[in-house]
Amino acid sequence: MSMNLAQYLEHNTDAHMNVLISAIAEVSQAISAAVHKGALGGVLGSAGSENVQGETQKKLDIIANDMILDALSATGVVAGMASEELDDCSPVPGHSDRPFLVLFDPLDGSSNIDVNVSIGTIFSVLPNPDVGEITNESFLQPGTEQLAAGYVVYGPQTSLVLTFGKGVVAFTLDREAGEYIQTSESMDIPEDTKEFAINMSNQRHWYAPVQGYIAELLEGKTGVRGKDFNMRWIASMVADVHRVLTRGGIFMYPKDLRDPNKPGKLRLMYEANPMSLLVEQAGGKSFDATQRILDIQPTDLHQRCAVMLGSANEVQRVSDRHHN
Ligand code: AHM
Ligand code: MG
Repeated sequence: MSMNLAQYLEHNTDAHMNVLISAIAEVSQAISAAVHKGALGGVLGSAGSENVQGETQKKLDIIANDMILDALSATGVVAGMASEELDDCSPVPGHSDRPFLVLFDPLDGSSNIDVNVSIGTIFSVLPNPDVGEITNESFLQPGTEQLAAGYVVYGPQTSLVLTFGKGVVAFTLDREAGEYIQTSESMDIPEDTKEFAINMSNQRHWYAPVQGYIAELLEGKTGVRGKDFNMRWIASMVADVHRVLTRGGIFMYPKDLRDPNKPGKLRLMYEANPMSLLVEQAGGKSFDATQRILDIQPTDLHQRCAVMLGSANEVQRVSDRHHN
């Protein structure tokens, strides 16, 4: 018989982590319910405000952000939180000694909310360095320090995918029972793939290594790679990475020529790092064009980085092009 999440956590985590992940799972069920109500819940559309990146926030972004902040503050194990939707971190007042710091993107892929396409919540759990007050600096730890990472994808099914640094497991929400049931004991990314994900509309802006790599994929069977590649781009990192974790593939959001000072679009701390830990734990690779993403020493809560992750042999190939 399949385990539910509570049984899995009981066997695989300590008491503090159990409390934290249970709270994330519970709040994700409430977000899932709001997402699935869509227009009927009056939660679609823009809230008319902008986040720290200057992007328009959707009502659901803000609702999900507030729900997660409230849920995590109440766990008793979180000292501070940071989110894509908050300029600065949010310490839990009077509790700077609690064990965890949590970073999250409450609703990634927000351009897809109104058009009924998969979106998701991404989270990264870091140890509290426990040096007094929680500030933005407390969060600036490389991805290798993550104690846990995961995401929830709100799609045709709501799935929770988790790692504690010992492989990747997946759960599917049973709506009737109101609980997550384990549906994968080990997500493994095949080394080879015939599927790539990149926003092709940016092609003219890419640097030479990415131009060269994608060109060889597009040559197909008669080209240097000797096989046809297929392309997928959902424009929700959660959904694109979920596909990669499920059946392989390479996902790329490279730095490009539009702004030489902007090292990519995706955010390191709550998008690239948690996804990179999951991908590596599933046997894949993750690079930012110069180094392993998990080794990047962060300098800013909202810093961006280039992302190339997924099937090991493809990520290696595109990474080699950056080094040769
Ligand atoms: P968001 O956090 O504001 O939703 O932006 C991140 C998203 C990713 O989910 C996705 O991979 C990418 O932006 C899509 O970008 P594009 O609009 O270029 O397709
Ligand atoms: Mg987002």
